[in-house]
Amino acid sequence: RRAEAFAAVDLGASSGRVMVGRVGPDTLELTQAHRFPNRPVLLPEGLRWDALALYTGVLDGLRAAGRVASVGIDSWAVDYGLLDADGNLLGNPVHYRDDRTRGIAEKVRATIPAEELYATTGLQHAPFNTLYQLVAAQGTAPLAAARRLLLIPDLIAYWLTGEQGTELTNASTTQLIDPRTRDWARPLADRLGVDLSIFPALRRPGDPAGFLSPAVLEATGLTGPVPVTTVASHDTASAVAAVPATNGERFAYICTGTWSLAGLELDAPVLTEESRAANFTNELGIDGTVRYLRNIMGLWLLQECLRDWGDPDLPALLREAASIPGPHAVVDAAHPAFLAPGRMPERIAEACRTTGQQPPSTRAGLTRCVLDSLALAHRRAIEEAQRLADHPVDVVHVVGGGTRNELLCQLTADACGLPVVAGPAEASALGNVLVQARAHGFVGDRPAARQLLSRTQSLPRYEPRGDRAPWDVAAARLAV
Ligand code: LFR
Repeated sequence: RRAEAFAAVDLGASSGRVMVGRVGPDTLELTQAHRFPNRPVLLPEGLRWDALALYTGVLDGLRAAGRVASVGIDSWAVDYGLLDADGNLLGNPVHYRDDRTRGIAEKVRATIPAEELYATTGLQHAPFNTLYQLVAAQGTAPLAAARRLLLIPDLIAYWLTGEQGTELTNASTTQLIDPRTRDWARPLADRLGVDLSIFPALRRPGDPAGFLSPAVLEATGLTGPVPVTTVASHDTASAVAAVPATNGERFAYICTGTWSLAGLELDAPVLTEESRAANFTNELGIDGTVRYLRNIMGLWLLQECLRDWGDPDLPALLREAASIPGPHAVVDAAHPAFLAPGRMPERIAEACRTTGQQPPSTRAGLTRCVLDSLALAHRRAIEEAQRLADHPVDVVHVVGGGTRNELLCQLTADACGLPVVAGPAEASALGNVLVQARAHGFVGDRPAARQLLSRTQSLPRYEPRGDRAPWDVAAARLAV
């Protein structure tokens, strides 16, 4: 069969894009139709997403994309919009970095002990999990008026098609899904007073999700019918679907961007106490897989430093950072203390001091500190995941925007003592496209899709340099 085009709407924490992927037996090409900023808004009531600006960007993108066989939507996880009885959006979706969930996990644990919560949902403790957001919202006017809750990609799909659903991979980040049954954890929700009936029915990657409505066709200048296909709507699930592993390869992955999500693709969740204590999450992937991983703060740390410094020239800063011998000062890059925005250079310096280290005195030094800290957090997550899941690996696939940062890739290889295969950078969009292409018969099963990726994408390889002793020393400084 000849190549066909699919549109991937991929919404990230700082920008959204509409990409067009052309897929054929030996073809996988991605082009950008439109990219637009995603600027969270700090209102008096808190940090909010500008859902209407996002939707406008999606419509502009679909217009620019032109004729496609189908559209798929993925975004960051856990956040949602509420709809009233008429299907209208109730207010601005709350940003997961908003502080309304402060102290909520403790409240939830008074009803359901942490051990039981983990054994039932397999989710890491993160203050922003949808469950905590919903408990925080109990008794508020929008939740009381809400008849429907739609996760962000499902909200966009609803606006495009008029149809509602809850996509499973993203639903698995709510902390309301049991990863063993891949269905709602109903008794748990009941005990916490969370009404699961506001979620529309679950749908799975590959399921049809309706057609662009007449109003959307008109607004975008497209000719119908244009189907919307359910993809792995959690961006990280789409990115993992696009890890270009070759057949039989034993691999770990790191999805890099605003976050670093580091871990393994497994056939079954790991729900042990040890795994809970190590704060690994069991999110769901395509084809019955489990994404066993840890959230690491990622390039957010650097983005926030750059914002604080008034956006200096990044390539120059990275060149200078690369010339500094390291690792010297490091911080715990998985620490939730770095979640909120603001004053990042100061907060990193504080974290150095608390662990008895001299904070770097220059911007390049601090940049190097962030990248060394990320490399160390990558190594720690990958080592612990292998041990906890009894699943050894020989190679680390780094995908996502962070693959453009050569220093980060090299330092990750050095710290892990494993080869790093870097790319694709647009992994979420490619995973989105591949799941659509598969649903429409243009690509085979998961191994076939990965073979296609490894044949068609440029994938630089980084071999580990030097010995790992300095990394052990750096790690020991954080162990206090
Ligand atoms: C990455 C990501 C992570 C999720 C975080 C918050 O974009 O989706 O997987 O933990 O954003 O939603």
